[in-house]
Amino acid sequence: MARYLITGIAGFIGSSLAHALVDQGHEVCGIDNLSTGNLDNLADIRHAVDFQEMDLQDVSGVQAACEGIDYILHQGALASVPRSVKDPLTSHESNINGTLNLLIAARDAKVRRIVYAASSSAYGDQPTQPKQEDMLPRPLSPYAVQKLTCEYYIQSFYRAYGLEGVCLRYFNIFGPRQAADSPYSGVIAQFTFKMMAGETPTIFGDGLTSRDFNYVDNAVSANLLACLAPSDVATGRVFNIGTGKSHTLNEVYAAIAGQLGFTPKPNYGPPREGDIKHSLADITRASKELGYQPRAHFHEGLKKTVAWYLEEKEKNQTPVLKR
Ligand code: UD2
Repeated sequence: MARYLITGIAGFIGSSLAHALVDQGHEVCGIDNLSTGNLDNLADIRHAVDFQEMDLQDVSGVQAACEGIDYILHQGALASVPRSVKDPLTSHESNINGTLNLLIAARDAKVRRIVYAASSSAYGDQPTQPKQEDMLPRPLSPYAVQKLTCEYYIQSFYRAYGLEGVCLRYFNIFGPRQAADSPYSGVIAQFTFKMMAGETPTIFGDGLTSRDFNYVDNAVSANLLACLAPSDVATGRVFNIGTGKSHTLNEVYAAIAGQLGFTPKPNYGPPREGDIKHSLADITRASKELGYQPRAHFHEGLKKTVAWYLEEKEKNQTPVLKR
């Protein structure tokens, strides 16, 4: 049994990690400033989690939170490409200053390893598909720059101070508990939520934009593997966490509409600023070196996700869905 600190524990991926670790009998601590996270995501495991409401930029608070921790799963961030395009300073403060503060605290507390939620946005308009970790990053949005900068910080803290760090470049994670209540929510959550409300979603661009959509259980397993992988293969390194398959926005729309019996055709709008056209992961490195396998496939994951939103609506317990 180990002691984990999850940053952003009340968020979608953070809370999914917390459920998995509690199920495995680990000690789980978590911090979240609740700016985008929601404690309802932890409702059924709240008794088993040592939670503190805290911002990552709180120097003394984060120092105290790192004491006695074996592994940090660093999910806390102000996510979203369009949010960062609109307000780069606020997302910079949260994503870069917050991470640096956490790294200093983790170094001083002699945490065994930190696993970082990096982003496929780092590849930007790098034209080659699929994306491999050794490609030169070409970030397009402030969010992509921030996520990439933190990868470099993680690597430098390993080289300069010996703090073990692993960067997992997430490729469009989706699943239950993903917030659907803001224009900055992920596309699958937004499309599902809108169709359930009888509204027709808008596809930005021609609908042929594609993403390597990865069900959240796969990201959870990647984090657990990254904690336990031998130091010489994992630390100071970057791993793509995708599926190796991509789907267009038209396909995503049709799949969700099919599950919900929603018949209207999509609206189409101009492409979103800062967007990448295509994103597809080469997962060879993560498979070989971490033993990562994306066992949950897109359609199966989508089925579970849509079912979850429907259940939440049914229960009328809709904090995640409320707008
Ligand atoms: C980026 C990262 C992802 C993760 C995420 C965090 C890439 C390729 N991926 O996801 O790894 O870090 O940021 O926020 O950079 N869209 C519509 N209609 C809508 C909403 C979205 O068409 O109502 C489109 C959007 O323009 C984009 C696609 O759906 O082309 C996916 O958008 P998203 O916001 O779900 O995720 P994305 O790709 O920015």
